[in-house]
Order: sequence, then structure tokens, then C-alpha cells
Amino acid sequence: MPSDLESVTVLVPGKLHQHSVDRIGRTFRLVEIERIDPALITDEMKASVRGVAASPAIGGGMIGPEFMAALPNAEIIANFGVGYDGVDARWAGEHGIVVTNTPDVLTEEVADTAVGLLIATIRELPKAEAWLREGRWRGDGNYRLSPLTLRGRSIGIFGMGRIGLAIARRLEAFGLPIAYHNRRPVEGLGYAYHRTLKDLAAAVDTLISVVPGTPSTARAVNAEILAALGPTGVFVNIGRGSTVDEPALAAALADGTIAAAGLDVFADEPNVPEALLEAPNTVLLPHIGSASEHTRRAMADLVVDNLISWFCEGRALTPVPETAKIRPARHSG
Ligand code: A2R
Repeated sequence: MPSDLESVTVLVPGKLHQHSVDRIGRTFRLVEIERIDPALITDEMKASVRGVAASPAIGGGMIGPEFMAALPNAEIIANFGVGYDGVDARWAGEHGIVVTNTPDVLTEEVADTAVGLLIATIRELPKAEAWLREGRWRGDGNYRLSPLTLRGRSIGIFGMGRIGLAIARRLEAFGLPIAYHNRRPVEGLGYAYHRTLKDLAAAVDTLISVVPGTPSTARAVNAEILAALGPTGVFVNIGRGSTVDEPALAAALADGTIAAAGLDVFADEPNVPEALLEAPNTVLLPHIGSASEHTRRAMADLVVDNLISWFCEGRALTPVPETAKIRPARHSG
């Protein structure tokens, strides 16, 4: 590794996994600011910062045009997480800044969590455990038979990408039929493809959303989709909260339009709508899809490996599509 990496300044705005921060500190010249806020960028940072490593989805904030424009020598934004809706990647791409994310290393973990959340929701595992802990098993007898079952269900995956496929493979092994909706069919994939999300929702009774948070997926799961899913319907969201019309979901849960929902992500984290908290037929998790020590460390490594590869080899390991063509011509060399 070239020793001059120590002279490359990398900014960490806001909270980032400590393993990333430690490795950046050992490899580069590390500067930190409290949060993603252009007002905190000093003239010295403006002149020196060539890389940024950040976790906007987890640490809060948004790396938008104003923040990036305040760092005229930034070449790379290394995002912690596969979802990079916390970075304006299109603007970055248009201004010669490469954005990287952390795909693949979290795929299996998130798929595991999705299946756990699905079963917890359908078989009421959190409520059954509460029954035991509250002494009601001894006092009142057995927990009720769950009205819902995974048996006989048909699964619809909204977003048959890396994680969607890992979820599908798992649920296929459970003996369940799988269908999906993407903007285009995945070549060579045998699962039933539906051209619209509504067609998919109408064809299945269990809808799992694992699409990225983008303008085209914003509030895609709305009242119409939930009505198509139907009264035995179960909705699971492991992707992004922005893809769901939360008031419509709360209404659908309250009036029996669908049966239950398991949610790991919300539109305005960490704020969870009261109506979803109060609904008896929801299982709610605090965005823990990839959140094991093992997987978060692998993500933390990939953040730093992207920075090292960029500044040593002139190419990022996992650039996002919007910035995949960018080469290090602007500032380095
Ligand atoms: O539409 P396509 O053919 O590009 O398929 C992608 C699909 N997708 C959509 N499907 C329908 N309507 C849309 N507007 C739309 N936008 C994207 O979502 C693709 O099959 C899938 C995303 O898969 P990957 O890019 O492989 O991402 P990965 O690693 O599975 O993660 C998915 C998301 C992350 O972006 C985070 O938000 C979350 O899961 O952790």
C-alpha cells in the first residue's frame, strides 16, 4: 500500500461504524465532524478533503449537493450500506464524484432477517413470547392458535435483486411458490414475473418489499396495492420505508384490507407512526436487517477497501451505477 495514503484526507461526517473509523485513521489522514452539515466544513477541510466515508441511512442526514459542493476536492463518497438513498448519487455522478455502497456482504444477513420477520409476523412469535414472560402460560393456559400460517402461502418479491433472490431461495426451500416484480424480468430466472406491482400483489398473498428507496419506488406500496393483496395478505418490508404509504398501510391493517405486516424500515426513522405501533397485527423492528457484528464489520471493511482501492488503483470496488464510469482524473495523480 503506498505510504502517501497518509496524506490523503478522508472526512467522516456523523456516526460511522468504529471499525471503519479506526481503519481510516490508520490508513489516511482522518478528519471528523459531528454530523452531515455543510456549515461544519472548515476552509482547511474544503482544501484538503478528497474522500468522504459516511453512514447517512444509519447516522441520519443526507449527503446532498450543498454538502458535496462544499468539498470541491472530493473524489469519492464511500457509503456504509447497500442502499444509498442518503447520497445524491446522480448529482455526484454529474460532478465527477464516485459513490460506493456495500452490496453482497450483507445480502444473506438481510435475507435471514426477512425470513425471521415474516415468520414472526405470521406466527405471532413476539406476542407469544410476551405471553410466556408475563406469566400467562402458567396463569391463563396456552397461547392462542395463530390465525395465520406460512403453509399454503404464495410469495411475491418486490425487488428481485441480490437480497430479493436470497429471500426467494430461502422461501423456495420452505415449499412456497415465488413470483416477483422488477422493472424488467431477470434473465434465466424461473419464478413468475409480473409486469406491475399491482399484478404481483393480486397474484400472491404475501408481499415482501426489498427495492431501493428512489423516486420511482416512493410510496409504491399504497392503498391500491394493499387492496390487491387482500384480506389474508401479509406485507413485509426489509428494503426502505419510503417505498410505503404508511398512513395507507395503517388504515389497511386497521380495517382488515390486509391481515398483518412485518416492518424493519420506516419512512422517517427512528420515528414510527403511532398507528403502526398501536396496530395489533404488526411486528416492528428498528432497522436491523444487516445489524449483526459480523455483517456490519464486513460492511465497514468494504467502505474502507473502496477508499483504498480508489486512491491506490484508481478504481472503486463497488461503485453505484450512477457513478460507475467515473475515473480519477479530476484531482489525483
Ligand atoms: O427494476 P430493476 O429491473 O432494476 O430491478 C431492481 C428492483 N427495482 C425495482 N423494481 C420495480 N420498480 C422499481 N422502480 C425498481 N427499482 C429497482 O429492485 C432490482 O431487482 C432490485 C434491487 O436489487 P439490487 O440492486 O441487487 O439491490 P439489493 O442488494 O438487493 O438491495 C436492495 C435494497 C437496498 O437498496 C436497500 O434499500 C435495502 O435493500 O437494503
